[in-house]
Amino acid sequence: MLISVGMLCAYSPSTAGDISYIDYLFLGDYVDRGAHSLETILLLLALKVEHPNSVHLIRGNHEAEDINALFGFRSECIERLGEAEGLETWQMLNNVFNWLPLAALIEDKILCMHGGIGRDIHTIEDIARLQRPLTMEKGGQTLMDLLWYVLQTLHCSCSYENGLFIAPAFIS
Ligand SMILES: [Mn+2]
Repeated sequence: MLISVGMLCAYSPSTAGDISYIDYLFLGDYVDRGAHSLETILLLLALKVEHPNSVHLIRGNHEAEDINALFGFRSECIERLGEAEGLETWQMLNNVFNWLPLAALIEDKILCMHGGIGRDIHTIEDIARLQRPLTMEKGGQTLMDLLWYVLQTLHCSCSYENGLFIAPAFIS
């Protein structure tokens, strides 16, 4: 699964899908999910530039250089762009990934992240205090949980705790 998309606003049929009226939240893993990672991440970044208040990208566990070096993105960059430019592009995009937000809170009610809240995260502030740019090494257990944690007993894709819906992307 490449992306998860949430449409956050009510809309009429005439505006269905229109980015001018609807916010889009993408929940990570923009690379390593097929042969067109470069097109995917560059399109999403272009959309973010064009519609900064309507397009929201949070980080997945494949937005980390040690992971996407193993699962295809690094190889794709080299195959498509050549050794030097491919590696430079791969490194630049991984530098961008270190700046991506780690979670999204919708109207103070729905908390979204790629992985889960794990055992270390108890408040929104526990997430907010992580300073970006952030590598996996610096992020510690909190970052690991946000990007990797998978609830073992959940039967649906959302849970409800302490007044918040928790909505992990639930994709690995
Ligand atoms: Mn994933």
